[in-house]
Amino acid sequence: MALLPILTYPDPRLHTVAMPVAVVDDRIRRLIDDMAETMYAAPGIGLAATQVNVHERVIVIDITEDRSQLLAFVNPEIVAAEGFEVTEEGCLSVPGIYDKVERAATVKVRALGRNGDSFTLDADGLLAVCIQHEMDHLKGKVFVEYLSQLKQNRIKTKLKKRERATA
Ligand code: GNR
Ligand code: NI
Repeated sequence: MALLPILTYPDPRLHTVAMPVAVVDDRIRRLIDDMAETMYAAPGIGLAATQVNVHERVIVIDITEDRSQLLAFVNPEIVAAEGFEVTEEGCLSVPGIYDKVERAATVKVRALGRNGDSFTLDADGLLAVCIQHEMDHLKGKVFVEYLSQLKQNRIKTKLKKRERATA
């Protein structure tokens, strides 16, 4: 297992569109394991491969308090979505920034698991939010892009300044 470095907004690599995974093999299982370790260490409740500069459709999520329910999604697709809900979101690639985003309240997602088996999952609440947040990463979209241009510019300035301070 290995900790992977997480890209920070506004890194242009965060806008890469991820490719579908052709085969769920040992390489993908190793990626899932490394992403899980990285997510737990951060700590975060989800991580998309895009954030660790791997541009393949893989996400991991664990929204439990005791970090006991790891979910891995390969080639996830939202097959149904209902309702709307606004939630305060954060992102490991946009450290220290939190703001409200509107998303579907419930989603049905279909994906492959770590053994290549297809499954579907009905999600609501924080899990539904997290699935949509991670799937946006795979499309090259970061949650701050839902905010006003003024807020996006302020966030860019703040994070670039902070990067200079820690370099
Ligand atoms: O750790 C995370 N917390 C979070 C809180 C509210 C909505 C979404 C998230 S996802 C985030 C981890 C992350 O950046 N995943 O891409
Ligand atoms: Ni994120």
